[in-house]
Amino acid sequence: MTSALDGKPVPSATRQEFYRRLREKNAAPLWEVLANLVTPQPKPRCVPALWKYEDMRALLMESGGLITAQEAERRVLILENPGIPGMSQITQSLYAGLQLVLPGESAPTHRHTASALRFILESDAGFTAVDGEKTTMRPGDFIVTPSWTYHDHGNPGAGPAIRPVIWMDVLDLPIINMLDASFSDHHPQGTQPLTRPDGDAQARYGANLFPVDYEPSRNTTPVFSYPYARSREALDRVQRGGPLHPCHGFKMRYVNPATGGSPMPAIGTFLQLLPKGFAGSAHRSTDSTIFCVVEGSGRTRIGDTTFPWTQHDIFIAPSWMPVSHSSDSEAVLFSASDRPLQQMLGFWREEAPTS
Ligand code: GTQ
Repeated sequence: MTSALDGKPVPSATRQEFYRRLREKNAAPLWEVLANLVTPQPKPRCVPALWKYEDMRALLMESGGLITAQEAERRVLILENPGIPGMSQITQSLYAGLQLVLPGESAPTHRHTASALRFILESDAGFTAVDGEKTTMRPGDFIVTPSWTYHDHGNPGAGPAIRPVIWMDVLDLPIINMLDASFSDHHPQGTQPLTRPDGDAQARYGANLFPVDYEPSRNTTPVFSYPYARSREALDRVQRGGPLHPCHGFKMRYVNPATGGSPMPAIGTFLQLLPKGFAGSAHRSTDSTIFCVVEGSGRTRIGDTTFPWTQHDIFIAPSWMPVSHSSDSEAVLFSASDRPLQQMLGFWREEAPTS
């Protein structure tokens, strides 16, 4: 006897005829779909995949000749998971893309329900302005655009010294759209006015001090920028103090300084250092994770596939697949996932499988 959890019950002509009548009434038999609906463990449709930065950068620069940042509104190449093509998703819950702003260009001010993060890959003088404040982008910086805050991006000046600005975007769009809760609009003035001096949020909220009467008003970080210089130095010091985690190397999570929770409610972000020659053991968790190589080179085994990576490559580890990292040189990985959302709902799981 097959039970509904192991497989489908045997179809018979009478049953098929009954199912047809159910369809007419917008109903369906649970026992035909139960095994796929209530899976014994995660069955992600998204697959492990790697985007080589070298290839993606060439395509991104090509797009720079085809459309302006102004016309495109956002000149972005979406990183689409090959397991769910056409969905504009890198995982079941997250969107990711690579955005290009050429010297002298700006991307107009808009806002949307989705929260966004920018992880900066290349920038001399690029900036993003969030909520009336300009933040300079430097390679390795992690920058937050909270839900429903006006934002625009720019690359000032021209001339041979100014390089393109390129970053990885991660947004929780698939979650917003699953919930049918998407709103967006443009700033009435085209470009938002700057109402606060550069570095204001960093000084008020990012220096282990808060204004004396500050009450956290949103479930999102009041700091817009997490500069790489500071997080890199922290990783160095953490490495010196140890201990080395057998799976993660030295792994830290970014925090909202007002709560100790994640900077954005649905997206968790992490930075980890793998010492030279690290050979990590396997780990898995239920949050499908986007990794971006900040420094160094190495390999990551995800399920049965091994992906060699170098600087700025992006790869994805689907839910519950064993992941093990190895490094050739000292390496730093940035990563992002829906972990805080799963933790808030109470079902996030992790394990280090033994074998
Ligand atoms: O920079 O605001 O990759 O609105 C996709 C949608 C970036 C952005 C994306 C967006 C943005």
